[in-house]
Amino acid sequence: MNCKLISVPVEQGQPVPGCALGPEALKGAGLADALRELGHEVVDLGSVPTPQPRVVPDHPNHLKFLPQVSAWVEVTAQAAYEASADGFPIFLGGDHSISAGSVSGLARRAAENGQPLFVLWMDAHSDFHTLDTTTSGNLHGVPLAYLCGLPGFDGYFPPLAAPLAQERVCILGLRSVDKAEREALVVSPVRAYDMSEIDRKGIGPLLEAFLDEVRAANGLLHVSFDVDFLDPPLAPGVGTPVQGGATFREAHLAMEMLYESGLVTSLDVVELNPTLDERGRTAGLAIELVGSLLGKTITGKRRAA
Ligand code: DIR
Ligand code: MN
Ligand code: MN
Ligand code: MN
Repeated sequence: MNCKLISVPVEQGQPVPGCALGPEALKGAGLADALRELGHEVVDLGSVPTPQPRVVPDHPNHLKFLPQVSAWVEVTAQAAYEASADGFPIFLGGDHSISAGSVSGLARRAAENGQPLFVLWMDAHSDFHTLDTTTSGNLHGVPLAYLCGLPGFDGYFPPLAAPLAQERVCILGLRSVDKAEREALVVSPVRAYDMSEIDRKGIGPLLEAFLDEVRAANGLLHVSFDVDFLDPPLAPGVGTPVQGGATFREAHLAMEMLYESGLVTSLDVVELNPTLDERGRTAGLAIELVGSLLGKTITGKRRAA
């Protein structure tokens, strides 16, 4: 695989300083070498340059850094569109607002090629607020709603070339969903699996069913990995930890299954905040998990899917 590292050092989409340092922390802890050891080529495309704030109308809701985040979404979408011409783009955040850009650029590319894009959103949070429903005003809480074409983004976020088909989106790992998000998800065909569902059914069967659908549709699969998907004692280096997250083995199993599926074509790694990390353990675990997603196994043998 030709892995392309694209850094998007944005932290204005969330309230805690430090997650703009996420890309440097992942690179400094050896992400590229870990991928090379697995036999991949790795090119570091550097950081998306900080854009000028976008000129947007005033919004009646209190939204934090809307002109800045909206500009990042626009430039990240363009970078993602260009990078997705070939290879395996890996977007290093930055907060999860960057995925409003990465995924919209990938969706534009997929639509032009006539391929259905599926998205696996691994996250404690659903990020399914619109600009009208967010009560925190933190724009890392809105990217999935934007990508799915929910109303109210027109004029504030860049126009979407191709909204995601909501039945092609699966959220995994939920344990923090606000009231307005819950109301929107209940009437949406987005598959939203919380930790209780993972406890009852197992992460393997839930993911397998989704992968079967991607395969049946001959689709592309983007994985948007919010590090707070993981249980906080394992992964303390995040700005909005929520207890009761995925275990070490659940996370690895998901990544191993994603690799074995052969369906994943791009990845986001977001919300790592190295200033909150404990001696680099969250960055280290994130790198291990990306390794599992890209072919690392314990015995070196590959299981039949
Ligand atoms: C909360 C927290 N739902 C909000 N969101 C996220 O502020 O809208 N935290 N995404 O990571
Ligand atoms: Mn998120
Ligand atoms: Mn989250
Ligand atoms: Mn199967």
